[in-house]
Amino acid sequence: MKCRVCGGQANIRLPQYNSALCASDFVAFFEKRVSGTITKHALLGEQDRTLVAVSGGKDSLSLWYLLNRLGFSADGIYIDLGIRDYSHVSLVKARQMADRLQRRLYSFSLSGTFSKGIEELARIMKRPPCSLCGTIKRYVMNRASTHYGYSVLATGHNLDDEASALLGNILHWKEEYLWKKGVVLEAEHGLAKKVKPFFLCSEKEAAAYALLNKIDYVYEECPHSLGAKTLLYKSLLNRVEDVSPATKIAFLKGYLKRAKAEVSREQEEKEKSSCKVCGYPSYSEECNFCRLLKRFGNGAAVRFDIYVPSEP
Ligand code: Q46
Ligand code: ZN
Repeated sequence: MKCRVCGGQANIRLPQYNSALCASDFVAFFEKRVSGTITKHALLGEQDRTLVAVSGGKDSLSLWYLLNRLGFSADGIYIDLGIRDYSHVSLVKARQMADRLQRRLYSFSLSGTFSKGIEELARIMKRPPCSLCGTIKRYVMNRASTHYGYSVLATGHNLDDEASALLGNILHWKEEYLWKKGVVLEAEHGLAKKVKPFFLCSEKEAAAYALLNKIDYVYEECPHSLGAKTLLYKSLLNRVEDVSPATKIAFLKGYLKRAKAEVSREQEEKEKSSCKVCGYPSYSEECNFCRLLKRFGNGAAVRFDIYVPSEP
């Protein structure tokens, strides 16, 4: 197998592009692809200050690393969910990357704020951990972005994440979520713009990029992701992809084309009320996060630790 660019020995097969590349040409290809998504969808501009949502996994650490390589000076935010060793190791990996990039890492601790980790909180609230986790992460990341003056929040969602979520929304006809999966969500109601530069990059490509750049990430997944329907949809889509390469990317590109008109229409119709405590958008008088804080926060305020790497 020969590299399509240099003709040397290829190390990475890319059947979705009917191609194979050597390690260094793959890195260049991947970076060009992400940079192309950023330009095409106007995700980031020179004047933007970017905050990357960092979980300690391959996607978010690769994204943080790559954005800085492309010249976007991006900092990171990590949310410590209080899940035993998993959260601890993830924070260590995130800090290692902060050191390597010489960028700031903000972190928010659930246990430090609510005296409970996500599992105990979810049990008391009788909510699935992932649903509660989503509420908390969305809120905290927005809050950090606006509080510290970042105009864009970038997440490492990749092609496989997006295609499986889309398939799930279609299979269950979740119309309220169906058109909200775009590559960019513009800033509104004082919330930061949200972007997904890896939207058209597969999980395998992100893993290869991490490996080739010696990015040390946490290998285990969050224990709550195991058994999730998303994993089932991912494996179904992979089986289709094996037989018919490029199906996933065509699925998402087709979605993006159709989603544009729908998203703008939906934004117009969206309810616009604010939480009376924090002022964030909310469908009720008080947002879910402020209610959590009132019930479990024991008077605590939302507080971030800021890790500033020392000079190497
Ligand atoms: S939602 Fe659920 Fe993830 Fe939160 S509890 Fe873990 S698996 S981390 S993306
Ligand atoms: Zn609130």
